[in-house]
Amino acid sequence: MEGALTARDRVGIQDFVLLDETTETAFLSNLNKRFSKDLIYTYIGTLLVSVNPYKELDIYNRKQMDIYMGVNFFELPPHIYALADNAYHTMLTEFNNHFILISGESGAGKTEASKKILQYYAISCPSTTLLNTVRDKMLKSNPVLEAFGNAKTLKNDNSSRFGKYMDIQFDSQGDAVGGHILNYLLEKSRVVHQNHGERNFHIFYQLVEGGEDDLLHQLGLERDSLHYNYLTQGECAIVFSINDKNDWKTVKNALQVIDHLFGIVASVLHLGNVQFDSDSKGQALLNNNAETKYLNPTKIRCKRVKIPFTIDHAIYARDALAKAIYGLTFTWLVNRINGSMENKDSSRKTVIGLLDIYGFEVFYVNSFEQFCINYCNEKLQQLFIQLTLKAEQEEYEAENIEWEPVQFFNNKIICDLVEEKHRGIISILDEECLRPGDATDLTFLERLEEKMGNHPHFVTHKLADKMTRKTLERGDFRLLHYAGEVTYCVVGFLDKNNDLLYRNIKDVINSSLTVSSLSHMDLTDELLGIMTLMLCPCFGNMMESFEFHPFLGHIITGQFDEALIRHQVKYLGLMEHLRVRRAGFAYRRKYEVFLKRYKPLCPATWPHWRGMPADGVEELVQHLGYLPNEYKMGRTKIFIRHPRTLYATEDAYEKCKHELGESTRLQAKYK
Ligand code: AOV
Ligand code: MG
Repeated sequence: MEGALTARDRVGIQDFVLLDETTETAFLSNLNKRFSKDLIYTYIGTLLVSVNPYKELDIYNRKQMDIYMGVNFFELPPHIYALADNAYHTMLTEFNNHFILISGESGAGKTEASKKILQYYAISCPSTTLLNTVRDKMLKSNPVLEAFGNAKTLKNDNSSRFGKYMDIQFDSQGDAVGGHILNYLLEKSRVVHQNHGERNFHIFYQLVEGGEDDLLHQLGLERDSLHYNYLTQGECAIVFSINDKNDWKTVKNALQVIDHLFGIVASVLHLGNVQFDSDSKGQALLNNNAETKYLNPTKIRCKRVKIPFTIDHAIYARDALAKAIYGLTFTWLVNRINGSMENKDSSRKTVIGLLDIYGFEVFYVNSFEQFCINYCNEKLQQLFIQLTLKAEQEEYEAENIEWEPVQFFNNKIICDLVEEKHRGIISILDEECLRPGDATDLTFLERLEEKMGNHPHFVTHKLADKMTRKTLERGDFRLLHYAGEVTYCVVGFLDKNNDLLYRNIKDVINSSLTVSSLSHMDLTDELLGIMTLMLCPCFGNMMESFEFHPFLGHIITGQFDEALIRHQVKYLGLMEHLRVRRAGFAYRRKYEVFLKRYKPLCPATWPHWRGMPADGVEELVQHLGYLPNEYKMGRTKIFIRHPRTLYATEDAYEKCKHELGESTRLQAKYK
């Protein structure tokens, strides 16, 4: 209508592929327009992009779930439920495995998204009452894992401090019948140390603030987080936005029983309060026996052994013990949860896998933990590139489809810098850890500088001034990650790596985050449809603290900071994704598969096609009236540009199947 605002003007476009221009400015403007109307989701073809709203939106409820159930992907406004539903229904019709990959920096909303997907499956998929227990457990495992594995950081009040890959297993009816969680690299150092403005894992505060009087008494705990050294280093034990008391109830309810688990949690707090004095020879002496009396909750009989330690050594040993106890407890918990969700029936299952890791993060001081987390994100980005930009373009080539290559930044060079055998940073670190004698964090840094000095993504303090004009301290090195540059302080690298060495970080990350490790997954075309990219519109937590800061004025949380979003759009390669998608084809099917399904739609191919499958498909699509621009015939597959074409064909098929069914029944009746 002339003069009236079109939907496009008002709420932007729900699929970037349909944008008039493919410039970054047009992209950002569309995103902003939608965000200002609380439309946080937008597609790029079958990828889902989301911007964290930082406020509750009324779009996650049973009614919305019902709306998205079984509907074609592009028929409704973009939603995380559409993504979940699409994976589910494709899995059911094609009987294959799927995998939902969620990427984005810390605070972008990955964990929330993965919870929404899980809720969708738990609530809206059909089920028999018997199987409800598995769903219940799946849902209940979340608050427990978050209590033990999440913590407040400067970026996110509920930041995941471990990586999580969850399998949901479905039977051929589409019932969720089992689940399995793979966790990796919990940030154990947080148990004994937190940076300013950060907290220890939630469970400690929940127990101390919310635990029943009797329980606290029995565990010898004070109802006061400030009493515990391990809870107060970040000087923010109590924060306005976290309700530890309420969260305790949820966790307690989900865990049911297991008081001795809380005994172990308490013992970590007691350990942290153990202090040492030094005797005349400079050796450490335990000085407050009150705490040690609570240190044996598991009632293991042990012998006292005297080992002469300096105070520093004694503190080091105390902290190492606390970390180890907590780490083992976490692993034990995950195993328990897995045990409770295990499906013992051996009939064939299909699986939807859900990956939620800790997001890329940069702090004022970055240590070994950030190095591991950011490396993990490099691997995720690499997986993303392999599955989308690279695989997609290589397939066009392999299928002889005319294709103008789209250039993109491949971060493999950074992955190699970190992980290459004998030459990468991790190898050098491992070697330094194993070298007898005088290895220190600084000798490790020297080795790095010797070997990496010229690498385009590595900056030593010697070169830093010239290259980036930002100085580096003697103990620092800088990596130019795909998502930005990060300066790491080497202090503690050797120690922390020693702690991991027996399960090498590279192996841990590799085993969870590579294409080959997902080989049990069927990496078919449909996988491309279930990836989601989260964007963080502002500095999350930091914004919130600004809000209350008298000198910095009022900054609204959740506002759209264009520069920040632009940066994320760049490094996630969204413009490249858009170009590939726009020039490319949304769907492809092997000729045999396409023909087998749709042959009833054309008299020439029904009931049997005797020629080559490709010719049959050509016959079929001609009959269906596909426009020449709408499809391309490859070597082994047909490529279809717009999903709506396939949906029309699918609808025709459903109708025809129904009619065929009728006529078969009629035939049977009158035989
Ligand atoms: P992350 O998982 O990506 O960060 P979260 O999923 O924990 O980030 O999200 C951070 C916070 O943003 C949440 O606690 C919510 O307050 C808010 N949020 C996220 N998604 C939504 C949404 N869809 N609607 C409303 N609020 C939301 V990290 O785990 O730090 O990488 O390591
Ligand atoms: Mg998270």
